[in-house]
Order: sequence, then structure tokens, then C-alpha cells
Amino acid sequence: MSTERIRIALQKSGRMADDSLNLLKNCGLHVTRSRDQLFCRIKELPIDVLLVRDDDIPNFVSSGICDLGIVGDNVYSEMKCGAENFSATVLERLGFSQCRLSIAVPENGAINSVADLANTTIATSYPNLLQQFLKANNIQAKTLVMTGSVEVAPRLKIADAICDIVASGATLTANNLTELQIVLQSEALLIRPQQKFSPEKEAIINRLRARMQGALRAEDSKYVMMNAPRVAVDQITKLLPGCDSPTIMDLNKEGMVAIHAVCRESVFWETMERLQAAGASAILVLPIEKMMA
Ligand code: PRT
Ligand code: ZN
Repeated sequence: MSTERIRIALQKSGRMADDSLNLLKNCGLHVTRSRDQLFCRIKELPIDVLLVRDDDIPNFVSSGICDLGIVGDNVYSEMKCGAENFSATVLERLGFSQCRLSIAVPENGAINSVADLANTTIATSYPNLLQQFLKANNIQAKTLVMTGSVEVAPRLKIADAICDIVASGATLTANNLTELQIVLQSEALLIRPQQKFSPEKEAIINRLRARMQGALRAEDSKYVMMNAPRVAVDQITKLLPGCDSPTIMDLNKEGMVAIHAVCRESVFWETMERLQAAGASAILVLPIEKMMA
């Protein structure tokens, strides 16, 4: 019997922890853990989970301590940008933990464009990505590295601008800052080392990856059912988001059909209103639990 197992690094606690474990759960993998446990076994597939701080994940994967990792693009790209001999690559973009790394400046201040950043001081926890951005834009500016509370730097007059993670923008507003420029759009990534593993390990990784793709696809997809006059089928098909061939079945009523379709994008209330206006009735939108291509 094979003894090969793969090891995946996930954030132990924090903004990505629950969504990462949830993704594994949606892949049919259950991680049982007690508080403070750093290492867990998964029963369903030969996979072990290492729970660590997110900052450690890119290096753990790059150096081969772990075979896979789930980490924010912001953390991954910052490490990749700064480290020599960094060998972790992106296997899959996972869609959750969306945020952006942005340069922000005081509202109604002297900095109104990227060019105005010349000769300023910018506070950030992302010095490598910031320097890369400044270099690409031919701007000389000083970087002040801070590990937290970056948003208070302009108020303390220790920096003119900041380069930090923004999600809703509420933190910027609360600190009288306004977003000037997006440096990186971020989301959770599944990463792996560049070098190939044994065929056995590659097979486990491929299985997990296929399940993740299926789980992510199912999350965005909906099963839509409705009744409609047969003459409206073409128009209704065009209105269904991310769907090319619905199933059409005759109803026990002259000229009427049932339409069933898998929509690979969100179905909003506006879409349902348009379907109704096109003649559809009894419109049902159902979640899809699992999907395999
Ligand atoms: O302990 P550990 O080192 O593992 O975690 P951490 O404290 O370094 O990171 P954590 O848990 O805060 O975030 C993990 C990852 O979630 C980040 O690396 C991002 O990829 C992603 N993420 C998504 C965010 C946010 N949204 C977010 N809003 N990371 C940080 N923030 C912070 C941001 O720093 C700023 O202070 O939230 C504030 C801005 O939020 P808004 O909504 O006010 O704009
Ligand atoms: Zn961290």
C-alpha cells in the first residue's frame, strides 16, 4: 500500500482560515482540530494539513516543507518579489479573500496623482511590491516599513502616503485617506513548488485540484428552472447568464415548455425580472452542491 502523503499549509487563524478550511470541506475533506493544534490529518485523502501564520506559507512551499499552500496573492507576490531562489508557483486562483494592495493619500492633500508621489515617504508592509511599482513608474520615493497600523502614518506625519490592503475602504475613510492607485488585485491562491513530485504525489495533487475546481464552479453556479411559452425560448436562453444549452421539455399545456439550465454565473434579481418580462413564470433558482466536468 502507498505511504505517500502530501502536506498543505493553511492559515491557522485570521481572515483566510475559515474560508480555506471550508474549501477543503467542500472538497469532501474534513479537518478535525482542537485549539492550538498545528498539524492535522485528513482521512478521506492522503493529505496532512499544517496550520501556520500566512506569512510563512510561501517560504514553506518554496522550500519544500509543504507541497501545497493557500495564501493571499498579496503575501505570495511580496515574498516572490523580494526573495532569491523562490520556487513557489500558482496552481489555482481560488476567488475568496478578495482585496487589493493600494496606495492611499490624505483627502484634499497635495498628492493627486501617481506622479505627485515623487520624493514623498510611503508607509507600507509591502516594501517589495511598492518598490516594484515605483520603479515601473519611474518614481523615486522613500519607503517606511511598518508591520501594522500603516493607516495612521500620515496622521502621525511620519509618511505622506501609505500602501496597504484595502477591502471595503472603511479603514481608509475612517483615517481621512483616499485611494490613489491599485498596486495589486489580490485573492486566495493555491500554490506549489515548481519542481515535479513523484507520480503518486502528483496524482494526489491533481485529484485535490480537480475537486477544488469543481467546488469553486459549483459555488458560482445555479440550477435554474422555469416555465415559458415555446416561442420565448430563444429570448430566454440569451438572458440566462453563462448558459448555452438549456434542457427544454414539453408541458401538459399547449405551446408551453419547462426550461432547465445550469447557469455558471450568479443569477441576480434583475435577471429574474427580465426572464419574467420575456414570458417566464414559476422561476426557481437552486444551489448546486457539487459539479464535475
Ligand atoms: O496571523 P497571520 O499572520 O496569519 O494573519 P495576518 O494578520 O497577517 O492576516 P489577516 O488574517 O488579517 O489576513 C489574511 C489575508 O486576508 C491577507 O493577507 C489578505 O490576503 C486577505 N484580506 C482580505 C485582508 C483583508 N481582506 C483586509 N481587509 N487582509 C487585511 N485586511 C485589513 C487591511 O490590512 C486593513 O487594515 O483590513 C483593513 C482594510 O479593510 P477595509 O475593509 O476597511 O478596507
Ligand atoms: Zn500575516
